[in-house]
Amino acid sequence: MEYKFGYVAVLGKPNAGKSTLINNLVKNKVAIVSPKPQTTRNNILGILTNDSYQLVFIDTPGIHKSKNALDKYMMKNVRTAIGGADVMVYLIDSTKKISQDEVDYIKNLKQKNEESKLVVCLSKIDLVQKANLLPLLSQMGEVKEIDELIPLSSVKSQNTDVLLDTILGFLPASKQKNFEYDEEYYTNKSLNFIASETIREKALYLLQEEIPHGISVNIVKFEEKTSLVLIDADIICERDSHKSIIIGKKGSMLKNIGQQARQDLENLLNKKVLLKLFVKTKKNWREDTNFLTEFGYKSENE
Ligand SMILES: Nc1nc2c(ncn2[C@@H]2O[C@H](COP(=O)(O)OP(=O)(O)OP(=O)(O)O)[C@@H](O)[C@H]2O)c(=O)[nH]1
Ligand SMILES: [Mg+2]
Repeated sequence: MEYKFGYVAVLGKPNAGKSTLINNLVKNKVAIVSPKPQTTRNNILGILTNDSYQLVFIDTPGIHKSKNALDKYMMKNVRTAIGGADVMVYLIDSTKKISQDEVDYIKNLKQKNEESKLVVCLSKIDLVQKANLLPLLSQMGEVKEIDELIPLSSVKSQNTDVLLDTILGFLPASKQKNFEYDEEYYTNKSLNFIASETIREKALYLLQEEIPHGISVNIVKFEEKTSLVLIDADIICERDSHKSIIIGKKGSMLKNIGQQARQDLENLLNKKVLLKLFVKTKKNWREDTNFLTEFGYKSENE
């Protein structure tokens, strides 16, 4: 028997479909997904194990220009993921145009990690006509730094098996079982983290524009009883005006966020969940490095 193990960094602009792809590949929801850009903030591992291989996918924040300390933390996560990758998978949203800046960024990836292979995926092909895909394929086909180019759809599971085979083809085989993670784990994140992200996901769906981007969710109580889980969480926002919007008329928005999050958490935990949400203001917390460190936006290698 031969075994394969590898780290796969999944990279790309905000909203390219990185988290959706990883959730599909590891057959579990490890990362929240939303139609708004900059959903993912932390590097999240999605682990796929079977008899002969273990692939560790690193979900990363979407690549964008930093405007505050939170953005800088997010972009540092991207660099860490690139540095540790055996294979880099760079996603391009095929419903959008590819800018020269993005092409240059992709060309440079190999210089950031010379050992790594580079796969570029054109994502969301279920949304585009074949005729519109062809120009993108030929544009990227000319980039010699790319080892493999794969059009795929995570939602329709089109070509996701091709991506897996391609990644495995790049990894060396070993006679020893070289897996680094326990085989029953599909993520490195705690239930606490998943609970806070689930609440943030509902806020991303239900709140408009900039407001959910300025939200951080802090779990203050997580108590598992025999048939019930008690969760208290603070939703921290940047301004008092945001606070009243998050609470909504007679508390309706907060109730909605809470109900949707509770449903997901009950499915995940297979228990009744009693979820209590509180909204607090912490002015400009995205600029506050002490706050960021205290509330989990801290690089693992620091
Ligand atoms: N139709 C379709 N939609 C997709 C596909 N993959 C992702 N999406 C949608 O695209 C949006 C963004 O997906 P995410 O997985 O959150 O994107 P991301 O790259 O992780 O975004 P950030 O975390 O912000 O960097 C969501 O609304 C997804 O449902 C796909 O294959 N087909
Ligand atoms: Mg994401």
